[in-house]
Amino acid sequence: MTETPSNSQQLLHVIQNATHVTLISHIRPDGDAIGSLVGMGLALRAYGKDVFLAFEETLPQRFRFIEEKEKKGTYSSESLLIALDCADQKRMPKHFHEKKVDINIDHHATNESFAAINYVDPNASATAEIVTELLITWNIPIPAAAANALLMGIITDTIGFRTPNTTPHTLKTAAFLMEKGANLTDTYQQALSDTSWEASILWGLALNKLQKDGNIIYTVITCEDRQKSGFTGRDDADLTNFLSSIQDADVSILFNQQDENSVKVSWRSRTDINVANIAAEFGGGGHPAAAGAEIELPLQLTQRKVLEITKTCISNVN
Ligand SMILES: [Mn+2]
Repeated sequence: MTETPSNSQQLLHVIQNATHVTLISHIRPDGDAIGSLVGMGLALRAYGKDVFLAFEETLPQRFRFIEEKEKKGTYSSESLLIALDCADQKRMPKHFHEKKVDINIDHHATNESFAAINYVDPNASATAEIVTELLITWNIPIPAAAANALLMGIITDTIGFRTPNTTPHTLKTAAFLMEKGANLTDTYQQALSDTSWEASILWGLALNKLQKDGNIIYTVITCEDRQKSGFTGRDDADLTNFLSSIQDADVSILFNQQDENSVKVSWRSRTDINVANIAAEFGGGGHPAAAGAEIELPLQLTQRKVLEITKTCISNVN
């Protein structure tokens, strides 16, 4: 269930009354989660709030340039708790699963409205786009470093302004952030196009196993591939986005083995097949064109089940 954002002033009021604010997002944070957290965090700090950025794990390599680790802040249990880019409270770090969330700002259509105040806009390209809009509405100044982080969120979630949810409003927001000092060229390059030697070797190993099954294209990253390539991240080194650019498929799937009994699965759709519905069958979620789930099964069994259900969902659409 989603709620249409309505009362942005109510949110401001709650934030104004708080001394300490904790910003949190989902585990295995992507560019939008990190950009929204850092962007809103820096802006609220400049506004006089004591802010804790609840990064719980090592960030994916490509986003480390934006990390404000030394400025993470300190956690207070009295803190106002704001969730950003998080569709489901169960996707937060464990410590926060049972906590009362005060504010939930997100753009996932599958958002479960788990907070006291929910501000969910599924039409926004990124949570960073919503955060920017709110800061403007609230008259809270956006420092250059905050603008840069927010622009990174928009750039990564729209894969460089090329997903269908990129609107004129998205571009105006990006232009505004540039005016505030965000560096489009550097941020684009660092967050989207730069890649490491290890990631390139990992791509090679995974692409060597590329399969085509009807209108589905899929491949696998195994723990062994990660070890062989020397790639230290648990993420997919952005391979999913490359798979989605292959013309000869409606749906692409990446199976990213995490350990013997756990696989992270990412779906991308090039047509009106809604992969968020498929991911939901496995307890995951996301957007119609990009979704994911973490499946607690061995790799081969995961592959078999996922391909079976994906095919069924595709044939129901066609
Ligand atoms: Mn997002």
